[in-house]
Amino acid sequence: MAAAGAAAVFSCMPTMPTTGITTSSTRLAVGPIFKGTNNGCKIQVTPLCTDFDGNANHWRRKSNTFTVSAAARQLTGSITKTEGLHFAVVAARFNDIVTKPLVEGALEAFRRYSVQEEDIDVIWVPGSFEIPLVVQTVAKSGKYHAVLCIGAVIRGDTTHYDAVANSAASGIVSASLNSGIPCIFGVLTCDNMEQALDRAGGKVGNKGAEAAVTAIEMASLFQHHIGR
Ligand code: INI
Repeated sequence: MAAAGAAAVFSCMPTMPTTGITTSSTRLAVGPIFKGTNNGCKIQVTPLCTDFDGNANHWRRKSNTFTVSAAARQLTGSITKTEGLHFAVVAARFNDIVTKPLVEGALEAFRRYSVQEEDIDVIWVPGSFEIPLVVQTVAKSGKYHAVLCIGAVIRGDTTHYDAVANSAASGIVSASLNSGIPCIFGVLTCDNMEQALDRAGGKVGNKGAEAAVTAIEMASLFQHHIGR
C-alpha cells in the first residue's frame, strides 16, 4: 500500500524486490532497492519514505526519492516562458480588505515574471459564491491561457461559510474541467480575519502572488506541452 507510488515502476520489473510493511510505527527508506537497467535505460528506485500514523488506511508520503534517468520525458510548465500568455483574474469584492492586497500581490507576481499588463484582465464579482460562473464563462471564451480566482471566505457564526467556501472550490474545479483551461484556486478559507490578513501580504506571505505563479506554470504547461 505504502509503495503505491512505486507500483508503476515495479510492474515493468517483476523481479524487483518489494519492501515489506514493518510493524514499527515508522518505516524509512535507507537506500536504493534496485539499481540497474530496464530496456536499456538506467534506473534506480528507492522506496517512498512513509509514516504510519496508526490508521491502516493512512500512509502519508514524506518524500519520493525515485530517480529514473533517461526513461521518460519530464514535462513541466515554465514560469519564465510567459510571452504571449493571457490571464484573467476573477476577484470577489466581499472582504475586499483582504482580496485587494491578494489581487495586488497577483499583479505584482505577473509583472515579476514579465507578463504584460495588457495581457491581464481583472474582473470583480460581489462574493466568492459568484466566482465559478464568471470563471467558467471567461475560461470558455478562448481569450485566456489561465484564470486566477481570488476570494476570502472567513468563518462566521453560521454555516454560511461552508456553503460559500465549498461552492467556490467545487465550482472552480468544474469550471476548469468544463473549459479545459487551468482555473487556479486563490480563494482563502480562514477561521478569522487575522489568518486572512496574514496570507494577504502579512506574515505568511501573499497567497495571491503564489496563485499567480501557479497560473503561469499551468498556462505554460498547456501552451508548450500538453495543450491541444
Ligand atoms: N463571500 C465571500 O467571498 N466571503 C465570505 O466570507 C462570505 N461570507 O462569509 O458571507 C461571502 N458571502 C457572500 C457570498 O459570496 C455571495 O456573494 C452572496 O451569498 C450572494 O450570492
